[in-house]
Amino acid sequence: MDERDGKHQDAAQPEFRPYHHPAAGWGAAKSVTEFLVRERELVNGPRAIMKMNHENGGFDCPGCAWPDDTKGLHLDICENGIKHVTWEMTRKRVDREFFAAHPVAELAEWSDFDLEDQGRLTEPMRYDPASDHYVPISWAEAFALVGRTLQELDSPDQAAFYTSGRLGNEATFLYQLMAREFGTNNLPDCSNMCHEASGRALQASLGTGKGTVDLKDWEMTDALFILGVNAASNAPRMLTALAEAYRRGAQIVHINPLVEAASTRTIIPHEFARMATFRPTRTGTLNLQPRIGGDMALVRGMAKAVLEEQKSDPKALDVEFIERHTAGFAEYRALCEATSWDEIERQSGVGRAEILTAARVYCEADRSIVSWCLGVTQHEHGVDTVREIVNLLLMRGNLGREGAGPSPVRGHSNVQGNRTCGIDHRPDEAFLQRLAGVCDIDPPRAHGLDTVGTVEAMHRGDVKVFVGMGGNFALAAPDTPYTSAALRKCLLTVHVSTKLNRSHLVHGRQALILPCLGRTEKDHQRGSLQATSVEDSMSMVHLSVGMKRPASPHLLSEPAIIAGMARAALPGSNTPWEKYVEDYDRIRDTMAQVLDGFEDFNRRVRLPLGFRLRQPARELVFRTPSGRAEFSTAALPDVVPVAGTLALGTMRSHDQWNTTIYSDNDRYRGIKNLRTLVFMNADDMRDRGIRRFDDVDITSTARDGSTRTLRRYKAIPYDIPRGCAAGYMPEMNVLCAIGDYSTQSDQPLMKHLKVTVEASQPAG
Ligand SMILES: Nc1nc2c(c(=O)[nH]1)N[C@H]1C(S)=C(S)[C@@H](COP(=O)(O)OP(=O)(O)OC[C@H]3O[C@@H](n4cnc5c(=O)[nH]c(N)nc54)[C@H](O)[C@@H]3O)O[C@H]1N2
Ligand SMILES: Nc1nc2c(c(=O)[nH]1)N[C@H]1C(S)=C(S)[C@@H](COP(=O)(O)OP(=O)(O)OC[C@H]3O[C@@H](n4cnc5c(=O)[nH]c(N)nc54)[C@H](O)[C@@H]3O)O[C@H]1N2
Ligand SMILES: [Mo]
Repeated sequence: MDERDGKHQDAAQPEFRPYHHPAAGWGAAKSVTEFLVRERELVNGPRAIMKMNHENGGFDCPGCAWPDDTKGLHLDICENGIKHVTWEMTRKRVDREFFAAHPVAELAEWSDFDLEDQGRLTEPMRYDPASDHYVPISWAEAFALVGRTLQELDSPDQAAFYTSGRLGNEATFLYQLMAREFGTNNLPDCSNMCHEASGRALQASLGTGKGTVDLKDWEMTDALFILGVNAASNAPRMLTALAEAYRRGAQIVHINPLVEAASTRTIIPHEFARMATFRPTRTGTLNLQPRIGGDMALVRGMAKAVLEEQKSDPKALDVEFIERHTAGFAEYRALCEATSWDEIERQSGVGRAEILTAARVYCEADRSIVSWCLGVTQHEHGVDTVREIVNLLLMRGNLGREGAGPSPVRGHSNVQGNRTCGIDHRPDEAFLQRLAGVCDIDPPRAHGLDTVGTVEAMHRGDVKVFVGMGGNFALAAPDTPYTSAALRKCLLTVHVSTKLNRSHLVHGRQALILPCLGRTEKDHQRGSLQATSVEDSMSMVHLSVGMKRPASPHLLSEPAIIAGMARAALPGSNTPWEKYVEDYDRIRDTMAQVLDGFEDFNRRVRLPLGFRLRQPARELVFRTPSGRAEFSTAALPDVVPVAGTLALGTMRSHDQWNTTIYSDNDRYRGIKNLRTLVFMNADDMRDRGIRRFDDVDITSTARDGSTRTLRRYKAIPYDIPRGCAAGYMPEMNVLCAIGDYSTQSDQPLMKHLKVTVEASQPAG
């Protein structure tokens, strides 16, 4: 068991060779095969993949939140989805012998790759301080420990219940019910680091926290504007939509400091004939490279150009739409006119001519969709930027009709469903009232803690019990040493997980690892196979059914684990926890009464493609104070780096899933065997006397003036605007101070660290 993956450990020679092949295609096929071999899943992997994202039955791909093909495409798959599923289905196991052989102090020295690479967790384990080992514990004793510790707290607010966006809707509902019945809204989730800004902006502008378009709209639109998404790696099935859009003549504008693989051409993942004949399709028609944080100025520039265009072409603005459905246009118009082109060019880092070209594409399109991901949200002014995007859409009435609207790309496969089903540290009163009435509980009204708030509260000693439903909090959260110290101060840390990870080793005084079924696995309760539901990026709710024998007979489902903890923590509870777990239809019956849009849930979720949640803004119903879509009028922020400093964005490589690293390669960016790198503009390197592959130290300066340094990273010259740099999460979370979060969304500023880079001192 002690073997480490030699290939990974071998410190193979790092390589950087710009990649010129289309996205997906044979490179993807080769990479998948290598991965299946390593996980020893050559037989089961492909079999499972055939059952993924199927219209009837099958499980939902846990890889991302991109919607399933509406035409029931039989191989709606991608390289990274396959890797992600295979990762869960590996034959390797972490059993009690493993934990007996390795004390925690030893495991703490292992790489994150090696920890997860040991395979699936098989039974509940408790940390034993005397021996510094995790030792087996029965489920009953584990639940009793959680229950006892929670009951002994002075206040329910001394506990926090984290959700990573994997959790199915039914488990989500039970989880928030447990927390609120216990008495706290401390429900931090991965959205707090991801799309919190999108939710708040869309809520303020349109009265809904979600995008309004679906895949059919993508199929009908004339122009797509894609901001801050690395689609080929992180939402690869979007490549299909992009290629189809290109073939029917739609314009596709990519806005990203990096020219990512999806902005050029692709071989659609399921089109094997094209793979054989090597005929890529283009997936982009125009690339704009703003500086990091420059999107808001760029979008403002496009809006200004639309107004200028209107002088010669009155149809450039949809005056009727603006008058009937929106508020605040006059102010916004005045603001655009008052914003000079100089300022727009300087703040966006893009020249006027290029912005005008993008604006022309926008004006010539009858229907436009704007799509975005973390490149837009993980900034101080993420909310303002998303609102600016909505402003631009409203000007031409790109809302509430086919082929048009805002389309955020969500991250985790059910992160959107988590919010819909109650994971929200700032729940609204109407929801709480229904929850109280239907479930006969008295939920707390005070807002709870989000991710950053939870870390700070643990650090102060105000939160003493941390429960993580999935995820890898220790690495995903900012300021790694600070977050680790915070977790270590807890009385009890509980992680419901499928694989061993860093968060299990950065534990509280007492600690539990509770292993659960994965989404690919059969979940039998009282002899009958259960299904759980998920919601994708475009608000489709549908069922997911596992098809594989569980990794171990001792695993419990997430609903069962939540119910076990709840019964132990809430001895007087009237909630029928046991009955819920026996048959998830019963959970859905309760959800149907509490959640907006879930009427008749059990029947509708069994329709062939599930059902789409109603989107009031799509029907031009705006739950805003004015009852209209509201233009915003925020000033442009100053995002130009101070001389000598760079703006650094952290991001994912191609071969990683958040904190899970599959390999040290980043194929589309031409990187092999290297993660400790920083992508820089060649001129910025020259200014600093840094050459390709030189060792550099990266130092970030936080708002409070404190500094953090990563040493001996390799500098890579890259096609990125001057003043900008990029590198990989989660390693670079060391640079992100806990106090550096957006005042608009409370999101950590993971895409906008202020850093200096200099050559490392020679070793020795
Ligand atoms: N295979 C795989 N799939 C995933 C994930 C994964 O880790 N692996 N993670 C999932 C999750 S949870 C999420 S949230 C999504 C994340 O999906 P992405 O948002 O694509 O994630 P990142 O890798 O952080 O990439 C952000 C992109 O934003 C760009 N960017 C950085 N700064 C700026 C900026 O200021 N402006 C603009 N316009 N662009 C900028 C970067 O160049 C990069 O292309 O993917 C989901 N899908
Ligand atoms: N610097 C920086 N930091 C970031 C980001 C960034 O762009 N830059 N992105 C942020 C974003 S967008 C996100 S979403 C977060 C991600 O944060 P998290 O969601 O907390 O992290 P993951 O890496 O997705 O979690 C991986 C772990 O989930 C567990 N797991 C996998 N499948 C299951 C399952 O089915 N059930 C359960 N219970 N557990 C399971 C496994 O044990 C695995 O080790 O990271 C954030 N952190
Ligand atoms: Mo995310």
